[in-house]
Amino acid sequence: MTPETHRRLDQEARRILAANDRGGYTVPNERVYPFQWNWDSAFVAMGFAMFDEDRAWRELETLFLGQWADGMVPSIVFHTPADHYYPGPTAWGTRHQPPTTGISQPPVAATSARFLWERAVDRSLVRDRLAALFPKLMAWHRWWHETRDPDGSGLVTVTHPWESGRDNSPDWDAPLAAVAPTVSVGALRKDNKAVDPSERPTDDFYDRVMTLVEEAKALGWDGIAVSRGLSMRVCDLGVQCILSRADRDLLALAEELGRSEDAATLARWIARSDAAAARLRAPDGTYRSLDLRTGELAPCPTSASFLPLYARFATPDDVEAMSSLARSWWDRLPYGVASCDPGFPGFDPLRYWRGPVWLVVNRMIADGFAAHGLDDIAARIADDSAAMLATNGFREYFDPRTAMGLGGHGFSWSAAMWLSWLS
Ligand code: 9YW
Repeated sequence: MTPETHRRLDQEARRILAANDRGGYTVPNERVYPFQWNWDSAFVAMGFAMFDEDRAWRELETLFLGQWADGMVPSIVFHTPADHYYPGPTAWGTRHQPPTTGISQPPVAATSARFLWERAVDRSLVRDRLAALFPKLMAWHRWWHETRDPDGSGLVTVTHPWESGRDNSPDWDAPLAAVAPTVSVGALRKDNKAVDPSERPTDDFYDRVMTLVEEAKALGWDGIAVSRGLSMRVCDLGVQCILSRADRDLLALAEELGRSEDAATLARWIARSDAAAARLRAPDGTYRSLDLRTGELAPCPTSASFLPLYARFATPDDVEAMSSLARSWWDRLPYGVASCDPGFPGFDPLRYWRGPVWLVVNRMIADGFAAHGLDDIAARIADDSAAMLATNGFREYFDPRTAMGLGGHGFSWSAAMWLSWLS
């Protein structure tokens, strides 16, 4: 990459974060997603940390304004009204202030807080902020480990595809097929009017996911009742790995802050999920999501199948298997890492989480390979990611065959990935 391109990407990434900044939080993209999204903000904070530490901490602090009394941190905080997104606060019916959804998202925030802490120019200036955030992070992790794992199995439950952040992944095909739609919401959708519908989930998908929202509403959004009672209960491999990694990062922060009791609790949670991980390994050696209602593993590997490396619970055999899998995908597709196995019959290089490449997932996968000494794979993922941005801009996601940009434009987390990882 020429120094000129590098400068151009730096400027553009900062311009995008500034344009999407709503003062204390950042919208992923104004046109499609006009509120604060949970894991987007955790990644965006890493981007801000490269040039404005104060703003980076505020991103996380503002996210936790949406935290529920039971510790749950919602997938979306609707800080200010906007009528061009569906489903908005009324459809969720959570009655929380500020208005929020009733489900969570992959818990990246503790990893982000550690990133901010370790890169702080002067840690003494941000220690109080970390100390104030810590109990909130701990409460969220407790919610995952207790409310979303009420039997203490070591595998946490996701009750809605949106909670995984990988909305229409093949991981959800069978669990969602078992949900009988009771609503028809196609006419209410806004997303498929803002971007090409062929790049968005189908109406049938929306009917089923909104049926789950109705089920949770009928349970009064009670944490344990939802956890045990919804017609979808899956251990999502992405959430399981991201939580396990975030537990480790939170443990490091607990030690920094001298919170030994919390550190011991985190160590227990980590040991328990590490012990349960083998239940997610398919006979072919790849990791998959697990349908907790039927005991079935997901039909194919996805980009989440590499995240045990990022979580740090992968065994040496797993490392071997994952590097072979990554190389085999490059034999079929020039740009990594596709969100779904290219050999899977339902692979679709244009449709959201059924094929396209997402940069935030690439960052986590590259981190995992690098941590296990596979620097060549980590470097190739970074090179592919930078090439996609340089040739097609800060799009929401990318076609793994051509690097063509897809979904929304001027995406905050793609900008943050450039600033904090690729630049
Ligand atoms: C939705 C904001 C979100 C991401 C999700 C992604 C998509 C659609 O956009 O969700 O309506 O929430 O799948 O991971 O957080 O960028």
